[in-house]
Amino acid sequence: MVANQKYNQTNQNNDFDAIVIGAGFSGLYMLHRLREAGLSTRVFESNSDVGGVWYVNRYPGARCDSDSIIYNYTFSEEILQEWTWTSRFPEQEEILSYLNFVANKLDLRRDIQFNTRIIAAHYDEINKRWRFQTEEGTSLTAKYFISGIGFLSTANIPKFKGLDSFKGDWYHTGNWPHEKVDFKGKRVGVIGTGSSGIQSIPIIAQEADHLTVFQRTPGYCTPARNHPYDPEFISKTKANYSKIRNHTRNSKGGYLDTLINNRSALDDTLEERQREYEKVWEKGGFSMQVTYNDLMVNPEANDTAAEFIRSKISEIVNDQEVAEKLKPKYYYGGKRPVLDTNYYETYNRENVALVDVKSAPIAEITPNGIRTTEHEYELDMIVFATGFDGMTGPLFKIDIRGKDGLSLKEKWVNGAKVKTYLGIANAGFPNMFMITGPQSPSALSNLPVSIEQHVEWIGDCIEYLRKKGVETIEANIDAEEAWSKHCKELADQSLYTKADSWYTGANIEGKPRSFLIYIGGVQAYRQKCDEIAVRGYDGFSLT
Ligand code: N01
Repeated sequence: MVANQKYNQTNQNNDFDAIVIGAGFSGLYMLHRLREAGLSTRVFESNSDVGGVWYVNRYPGARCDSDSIIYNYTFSEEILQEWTWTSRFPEQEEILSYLNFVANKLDLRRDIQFNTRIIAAHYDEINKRWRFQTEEGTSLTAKYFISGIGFLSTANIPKFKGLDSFKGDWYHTGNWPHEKVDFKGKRVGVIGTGSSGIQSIPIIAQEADHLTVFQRTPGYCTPARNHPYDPEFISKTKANYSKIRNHTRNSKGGYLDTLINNRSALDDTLEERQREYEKVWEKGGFSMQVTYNDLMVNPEANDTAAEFIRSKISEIVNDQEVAEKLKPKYYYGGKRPVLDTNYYETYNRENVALVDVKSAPIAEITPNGIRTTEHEYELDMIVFATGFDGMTGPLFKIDIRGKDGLSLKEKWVNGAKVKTYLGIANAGFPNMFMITGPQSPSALSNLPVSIEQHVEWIGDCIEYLRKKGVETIEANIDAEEAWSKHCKELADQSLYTKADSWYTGANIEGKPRSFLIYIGGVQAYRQKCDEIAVRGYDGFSLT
C-alpha cells in the first residue's frame, strides 16, 4: 500500500464517478455513455484535442483501410444521418473532422481535460477508489477507471546509435507535426514498410528529390482502389444503416466483406484460383483474405494467395531485382496486410531506391544520414515508419497498480504472461475496465465495431452495479486463466502466431513474444460477453 499513500491528500473537487483516459473513438463514446447514465465523468487526454490515433497520425497519405461507412459510431441514428463520408477509405483529416463533429454534437469537450497526461492510477483498497496522478502532479479520484488509450499509441523509435547527431530533421509517422512537412528538394529516407510506410512512401516519392526506403520485412499489399462516393450510394447507405450495423456486428471481423467461397483454396484448380484472386485484386480492399475459408489456417492454401501477390509484384515492378526484395516470404496475413495506392509502382520511379536492411542492418544514424553494415546513405530527412509498442505498450506507460500495490507490469511479467478476462478486466484490479484491451478482438476487427461493443458492455455493467448497490467488480483468477487459455488455443490453430510482427511483439527489441488478440471474431465475442452479463457477470466477484 506504500504506493497509494502519496495520493492521500486528494482534493474533493477532483473526485469523479469515473475517469476515462484517452479522447479517441473509445474515450469519446465512453464519456457519452457514462454521462447518459448519470455518472460524473472526466476524460484525460494528453493531446490538445480529440481524435486519439487520428489526431497524431498525420503523416502524408494516412487513411483508414476500413470502408468509411462502417468506420463510425452506430449508436445514434441522428449522427449516422447527419454525417456524410466522401470516399471509400477516409483520409486522416476526414476521420478527425468526423470525431470533432461527434464531440461538438454531443458537447463532449466540457468533460475532457486536454494537454493532461495521467502517469499513475493506483487502487486504494480501503476507500475502494482509484487514485490518479497527472504529470503536473494533480491528484484525482474516481470509483471507476476506464482505459481508452488503445493499443497502438506508443510510438516505437528504435534505439539507433547516433540519432542525436543527425543534422537533418526526423519524424515518426505516429507523431507527425501539424504543419506540412516539405520534402521538396530533399533526400529523404523512410525506415519501415508496414501500413504507415506503405501509405506514405508513394506520396513522399512524388515530392522529394530522392527517396531511399529502408526495408527490413516486406509487406503483402493489395490495391485499395479508393474512390469517391456518389450521392446515390450515400442515400442508399443512409437508408440501410440498421442493416449494415446488423451485418458488421454479426460478422467475423466487423467488416462488410463476407466469405466469398466456402471451400478450401486447394479445392480449386490453379486456373480457377487465379480467376478468383484476380476478381478480388480488381475489386480492391481486403477481400483477398476472404476468398477461401482456409487461408489463415492452412499453410498450403495460404501460399496460393501469397504466391498470387508475389506474381503481381513481378508484373508491376520493372526491375526484377527490386521486385524480388519486395516479395514477402512469410504467411500472407501473418503480418497485417496493407491496402496500397501505387506502392509497388513507386519503385519504378527513378528517384526511389530500396535498401534491404534485413541482410545489411542499420548500424547507426550519422550526422549525414544512415549507415548500414554495408554502405552510408546521405539524407536530409528521416521518416521513422517504425510502428508502435503495441497492445501492452500504452498500458505500461502508466503506473497502474491494483490490490496490494501490485503493478499491471508485474502482474503481466513485463508482457510475458498477460492474462485478462475478456480483454476487459483484470483479477486484482477492481472497477478497472479496458476498451479494446489485450485478448479482445482489437486489431483483428474493425475497431469502431469492437469499441462500441466494449463501451456498451462496460456502461451496462456499471449501471447494473449501481442498481444492485454493488461497490466493486473484479475478475476472478480462474475465469481469467480460462479466457487467456481459450485465446491462446484459438491463436495457436491459426497462422497469425507464425510470423514476426507487432501482433506478437516481435517488432520491439527485447519485448516478450505473445499473441494478444482474440481471433474468434466479433460476433462470437459479443455473444460470450452478453452471456456473462446475463448470468449476473459470471466469472467476476461482485462485492
Ligand atoms: O507499423 P508496423 P505501422 N530497423 O509495425 C520496421 C495500424 N495502422 O505504423 O516488419 C528496420 O506495421 C518494421 O520491420 P519488421 C495497423 O494496425 C493502420 O506501419 O519489424 N526496420 C516494419 O516494416 C498497422 O498494422 C493504418 O521487420 C524496422 C515497420 O518498421 C499498425 O497500425 C495505417 C525497425 C513498422 O511497421 C502499425 O503500422 C497505419 C528497425 N530497427 C497504421 N524497427 C490504416 O488503417 C521497425 N522496423 C491504414
